[in-house]
Amino acid sequence: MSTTKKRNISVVGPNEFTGIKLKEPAEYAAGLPAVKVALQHAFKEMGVVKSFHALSKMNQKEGFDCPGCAWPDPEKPSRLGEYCENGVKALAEEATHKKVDKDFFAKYSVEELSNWSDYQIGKSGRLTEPMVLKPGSIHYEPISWEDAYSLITHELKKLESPNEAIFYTSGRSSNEAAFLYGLFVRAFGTNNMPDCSNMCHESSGVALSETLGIGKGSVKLEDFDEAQVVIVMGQNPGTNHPRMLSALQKCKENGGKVISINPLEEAGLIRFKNPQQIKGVLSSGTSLTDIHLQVKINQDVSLLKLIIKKLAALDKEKADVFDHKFIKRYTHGFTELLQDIEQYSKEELLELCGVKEELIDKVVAVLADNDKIIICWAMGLTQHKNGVENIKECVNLLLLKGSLGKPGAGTCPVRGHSNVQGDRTVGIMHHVSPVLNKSIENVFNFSPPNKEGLDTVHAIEAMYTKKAKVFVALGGNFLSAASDTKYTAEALQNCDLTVNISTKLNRTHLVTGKTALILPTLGRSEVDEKNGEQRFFTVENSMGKVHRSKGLMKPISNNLKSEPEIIGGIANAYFDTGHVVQWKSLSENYELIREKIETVIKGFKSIEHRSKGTGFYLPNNVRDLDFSKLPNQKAQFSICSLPKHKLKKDEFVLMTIRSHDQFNTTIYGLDDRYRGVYNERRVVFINSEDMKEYNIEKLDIVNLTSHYDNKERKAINFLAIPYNIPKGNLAAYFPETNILVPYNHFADKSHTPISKSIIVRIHKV
Ligand SMILES: Nc1nc2c(c(=O)[nH]1)N[C@H]1C(S)=C(S)[C@@H](COP(=O)(O)OP(=O)(O)OC[C@H]3O[C@@H](n4cnc5c(=O)[nH]c(N)nc54)[C@H](O)[C@@H]3O)O[C@H]1N2
Ligand SMILES: Nc1nc2c(c(=O)[nH]1)N[C@H]1C(S)=C(S)[C@@H](COP(=O)(O)OP(=O)(O)OC[C@H]3O[C@@H](n4cnc5c(=O)[nH]c(N)nc54)[C@H](O)[C@@H]3O)O[C@H]1N2
Ligand SMILES: [Mo]
Repeated sequence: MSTTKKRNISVVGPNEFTGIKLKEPAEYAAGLPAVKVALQHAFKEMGVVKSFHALSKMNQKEGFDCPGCAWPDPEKPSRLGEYCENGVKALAEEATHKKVDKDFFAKYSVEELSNWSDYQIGKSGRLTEPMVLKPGSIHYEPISWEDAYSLITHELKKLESPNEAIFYTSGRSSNEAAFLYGLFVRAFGTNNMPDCSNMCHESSGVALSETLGIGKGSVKLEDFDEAQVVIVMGQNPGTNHPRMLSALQKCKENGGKVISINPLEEAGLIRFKNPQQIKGVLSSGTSLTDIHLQVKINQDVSLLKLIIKKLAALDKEKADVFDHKFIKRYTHGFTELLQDIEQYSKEELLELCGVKEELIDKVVAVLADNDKIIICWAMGLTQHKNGVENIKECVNLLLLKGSLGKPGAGTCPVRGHSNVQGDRTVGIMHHVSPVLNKSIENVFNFSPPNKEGLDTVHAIEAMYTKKAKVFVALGGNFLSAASDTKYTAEALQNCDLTVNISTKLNRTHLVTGKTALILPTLGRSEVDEKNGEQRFFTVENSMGKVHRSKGLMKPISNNLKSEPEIIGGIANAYFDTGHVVQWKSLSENYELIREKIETVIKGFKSIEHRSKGTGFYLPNNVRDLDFSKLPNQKAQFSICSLPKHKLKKDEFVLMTIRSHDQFNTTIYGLDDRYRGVYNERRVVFINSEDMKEYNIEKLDIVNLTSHYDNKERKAINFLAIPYNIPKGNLAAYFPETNILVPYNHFADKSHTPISKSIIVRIHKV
């Protein structure tokens, strides 16, 4: 290979401001503004006719699953449409008529594109043909599918061990694609399968598996109708799971109470005007949150301990606050939990969590009297050093109240990507599952590797230290999603080959290995046809229900392939017919893949169920109150320690959150309507008393630095916004602030980066 010049790539993009406008934070979510904004996005990207056509099929039985979040569809979809503002934005982003083709890449070099913002990069359009970036070159050029597969084969065969390759997965892939990918990676010989879950709900998976025996939630959508109390913790459903607001609305209409626990009073949790109901749009809407506990960042354990302590005191008096029958029959560790609670004083816990005692007492009163309790949570709990313990403390509360395995109660980790849960179910994981390996061996006649693979943070480290040399991504935007942007960039740039199977251009296509490939794939809204027959695939929603999804739009280019076909193409080229699996034919026939999934993965039902399109629930031991796989055959109480943040005088705790106009690293627009910030993403939300103390005025420009392991990391140019956030806490958007998150600081056990509790300093410029 020739000696190659290093490309001059900007790994974080521009830091300039875009022209901020501020308004008051919104007082309700959805309503007419949501409908208006949604349609504006759709019309702009897809045109009017295509927009209405597509929207009439989204989340309907004969249509396609929304490419946004994983919130389930109701059994009877609304005739006014079963989608939300941000689902429409997700669709518009995918179904845009703009194209990124060979002319685009001839015009713009990767060096030039890397100076565009993520917003500009994303808006340039859909990828339409396979492209290669050759060593030393700064322009992508077209390559045939066959040549692309040979190039991958060549690089994979050069490796000294299969463990020198990394195979990442984002959560939008179908069950069929993910299953085939996992099968290929294992046949190739490694378990290096990091996935976006590692940065997302891994803490939930670990905590729930250890306490309840399954890494998924236990509630179904219908449970919200019956719940007496829904606690929403560390989650911003108004923006990230808007259709969940309809479920909360129903709960309220049936007399239930909603408690939110969040350092921010998110607009989506205050009041909701349901755009699927005429009265919802015209009236003042439904008030959602009954009690808001403004906890300090990462002090949920202190708060929950105090709630449990107060409930325990009441239970001593009345003996019917906890469900003692349930505790005795189904749980282990109750006495130890009560003993542990004793050692903390009320004053200490109050001080740590920062919540007013009278509000906590209100919550305690509600919890004392009710036992149909659902706890919902998302990234506000998982992305901390003690992410796993945050969730275990929630499980403690549910176990005390017997709020599991009955209607209207249970655990509800609200998933991110639309099929992130399904990908895991069908085998995307870096862990070794002896059961899965045995099953694959029986069905496919080869032995999968039994060495633990690398998760996201360790994959980055392996690439950085040149222990891994090939990086393949099935979707996602690894560079911008992962922590420590500069370190991750160097890691990717150290690779010999980086391959991205993607729908849209993103920064990971620009920050690459010596050679890079872009393999463009069909979006889930597009028709997927083979020999004149239309194929469908399946996905699993946040509540463990598997259902089908069938695209209906004309593909943006006729040079796209489906994800299973691309994986089959790579596998076929690599094994060159010398393997027991018939990769090509398997990858083209999704029915056949589904048959294999059925035989390998427990709980997948027969074709009969699938073809009817109504879907089926996967097995869930918590729903059946079966804890036989756990120690003592019981659900486990856990003793969790208090999170410790020894802050120096000028240090803050920063949470990196999503604005209303983004899907992870895809930036739909520059507005965060509910928080009152328009046309700007480079902002930091700060308490006004802190501003006074540090002599910072509204809209002053500040820089943020973090100082882990004696290394300064710096993110520059943020506008200070006074906001209702606890003192000592800050909030800013990701991915702009990922540069501050040290790659080697992550949650115990789950290894999820600490994206919600980064210790930083703020510097006025
Ligand atoms: N439109 C849209 N939809 C999405 C996404 C998107 O980017 N855009 N992303 C998808 C994905 S992959 C995911 S994982 C989900 C993410 O969904 P969320 O988890 O709702 O997303 P975040 O913006 O990270 O919000 C975290 C929330 O937790 C709060 N929080 C932060 N730290 C703490 C804490 O220590 N304690 C408590 N109690 N609260 C805290 C924040 O104030 C914020 O309200 O959404 C999915 N859906
Ligand atoms: N600081 C900070 N960092 C975070 C988080 C945070 O809260 N704070 N959240 C974390 C979380 S929860 C997650 S899940 C990760 C997200 O990490 P990723 O899943 O890696 O990132 P996304 O931005 O969702 O990926 C978007 C890209 O996916 C591709 N894509 C979209 N649809 C499809 C499809 O159907 N098929 C294929 N093959 N490709 C497609 C497009 O090319 C698009 O550019 O980020 C994590 N990073
Ligand atoms: Mo996520």
